[in-house]
Order: sequence, then structure tokens, then C-alpha cells
Amino acid sequence: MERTLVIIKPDAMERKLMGKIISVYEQEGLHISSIKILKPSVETAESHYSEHKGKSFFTGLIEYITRGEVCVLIAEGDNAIERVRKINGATDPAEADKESIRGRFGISKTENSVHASDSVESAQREISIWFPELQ
Ligand code: FUP
Repeated sequence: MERTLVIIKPDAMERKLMGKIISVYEQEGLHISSIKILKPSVETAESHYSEHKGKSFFTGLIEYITRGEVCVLIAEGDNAIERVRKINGATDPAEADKESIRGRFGISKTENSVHASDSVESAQREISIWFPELQ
């Protein structure tokens, strides 16, 4: 059993795609064990994306992710990290599998609708950022 952190990002929340996206994870057999909706602070967003600090797209990325509400959730299941990454699709919606969430709903490389942890270590780190009450 593995846990991964998913964020349904502002572009998807603004278009009322939250329920549709959560349904995809559930239909793929993942269990949603924690969930909340919030408007991220700049501090939380910069902590989440700290590995990208200094890159050309960092400022725009933080402005985007903090501009409105996001839905953060923990999805659980066997091999959840890899499964959710595949369900989400490639970072750039133009290159993502057409059936994937980013392929279906993503707008651009920044406004790509969803985030998911990319390793066990990232999942632990990201869950502690977004769900500190679970520690
Ligand atoms: P991913 O793991 O697929 O979310 O992709 P990355 O960790 O490479 O990138 C994290 C986020 O940075 C992406 F979701 C969107 C943003 N990003 C950009 O805005 N521009 C880029 O050129 C690359 C990434």
C-alpha cells in the first residue's frame, strides 16, 4: 500500500472539474483517504515547489498556484505513485496521452490541471506540507 499527494490545480478548480477528476482516481481503484480545499499561501506553494526555485518559470508557477482554490488529496493503493502519474499524464498537456487528465483538461505546461508526487520521498515531504495535522 502506497500513498501519494495529488493537487487539483486552479485552472481545473475554476472550470469546475474537481469532481470529474476525483472520479477518475476512484474509478481506477485508488482510495481517497484525506481531502481538503484551500487557497495556498505563497509560503506553502514555494515550499511545495522548492526544487524549482531559481528556474525561469518559478515566479509564474507560484503566482498561478496561489491565484485561487486548489483541492489537495491523498490517494492510496498498491503502486499509487506510479499509477497516479500515469493517470495524470506528461507535464506538457500537448505531449500527454490524450486519455490522461492533463491530455483531456490541461491548458499549458504551467496550467496543467493536476500535480502528483513523483517518489516515495516526495510523497512523504508533500503530505507533511499540505497535511501537517496527519504527522
Ligand atoms: P510534474 O512532475 O509532471 O508536475 O513536472 P515538473 O516537476 O517537471 O514541474 C512541476 C511544475 O512546474 C509543472 F506542473 C508545471 C511547472 N512547469 C512550468 O510551469 N514550466 C515548465 O517549463 C516546466 C514545469
